[in-house]
Amino acid sequence: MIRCNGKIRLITTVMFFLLWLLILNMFIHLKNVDIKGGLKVVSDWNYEVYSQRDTIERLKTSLDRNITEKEAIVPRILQKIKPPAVTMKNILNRIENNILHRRNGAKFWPKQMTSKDLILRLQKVRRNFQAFNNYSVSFKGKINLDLSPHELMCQLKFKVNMTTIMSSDFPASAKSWSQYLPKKRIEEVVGKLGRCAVVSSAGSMTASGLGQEIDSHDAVLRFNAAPTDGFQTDVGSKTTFRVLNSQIVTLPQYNFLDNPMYKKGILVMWDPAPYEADIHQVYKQEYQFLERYSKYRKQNPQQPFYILNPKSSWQLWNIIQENSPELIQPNPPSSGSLGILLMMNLCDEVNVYEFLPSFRQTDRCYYYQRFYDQACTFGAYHPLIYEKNLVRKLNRGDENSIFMYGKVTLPGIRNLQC
Ligand code: NCC
Repeated sequence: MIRCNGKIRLITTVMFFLLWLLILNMFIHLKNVDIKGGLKVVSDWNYEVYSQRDTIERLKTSLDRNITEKEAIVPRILQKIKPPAVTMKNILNRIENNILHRRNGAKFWPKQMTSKDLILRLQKVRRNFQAFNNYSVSFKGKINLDLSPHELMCQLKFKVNMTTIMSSDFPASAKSWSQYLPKKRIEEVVGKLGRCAVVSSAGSMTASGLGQEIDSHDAVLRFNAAPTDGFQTDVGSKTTFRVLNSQIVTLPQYNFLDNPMYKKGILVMWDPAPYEADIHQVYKQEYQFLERYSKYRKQNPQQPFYILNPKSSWQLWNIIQENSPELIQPNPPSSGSLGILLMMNLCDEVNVYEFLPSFRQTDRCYYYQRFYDQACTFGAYHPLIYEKNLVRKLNRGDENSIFMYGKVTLPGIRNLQC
């Protein structure tokens, strides 16, 4: 009888413990569901178009190839949809996803993630981009090179020329806008930097408490519209560099000319160009961003504002492709990789936060928006998983730092001996 009571007590305790775990998991997940309404999502087919100038061409091509409009890449329209209902089924789905995520290696970014690890939608998007080949990529190198981290660093140092365009690169006929390009190279402006931080915009920065650590670096780089105000505890408040894609500069919703956030730090903008393009051809046509660029420079002549040479991003893309086990999206690398490599050129050591996700990994895109899409972490337009594989390979920090802080430590390449 006494033994039987003991068993019952044990079973009851285990059941209480399991129930407690269930409630805790529900609580964690409910925090990620925007139950107030107005959740913004990017629907399957309308994300990630940097400039609208070739939209019509793309649509035409997609229709020619008999691809439905849903699969074609058309301008991004943020749609308002109803938030997910908080039903028991949804809650259980989320718990199951969470457990699966953790079991399937969300703990650490795997050594090599491939397209097979992506959800079907993202696998399909990758294939569509390969079919479109919007930038006429004609890669002739080998893939799946098994380079050591040191060899890889040497390739990044010598094969990627992280340069920005200067007024001296252009003829007098381009003076209307090229006169506004900076006269001094970025290295001359910042000098030699010691420890630098790169802060990804990922939703997993939320509740990280990394703000102080990030601010302790000599320089901090952020991306696009990622704010610090109101998020200092998690992302810090220092901004030395901001890497921007051309959407930020051109699309009215970012209010680029007037938003004070863009008046801080050194700005580095990039815009995708065809794979083989010569910069003179690219900038011969007056794109909207050049107009906006000139206007901004007139208003803020003291603020350093650079335009990345589009050749640099394709040179980096080549290295990513060569070191990947399969064909990657023929689109430029994300602002994330461009920013990381820029810092590796300027700093002795670069700590990158939540580019490789920590245990806080979530489908929430950004720490500053309630917006859910796995594409933000795993890539759709950008070959993001392959970019992350590369960074994973170069990491000099320990695995626990990835798990706890999404932190990787990369050496600078300025003084690298090859
Ligand atoms: O999303 P984005 O980047 O602004 O994020 C900056 C960099 O942080 C890393 N990141 C972000 C979110 C996440 N969950 N995981 C991550 O690892 C990425 O390295 C990313 O580059 C871009 O690269 O410029 C991008 O820009 C946005 C968007 O244009 C801007 O935010 C302005 O709205 C793109 N999103 C869309 O076009 C919908 C994004 O694909 C890439």
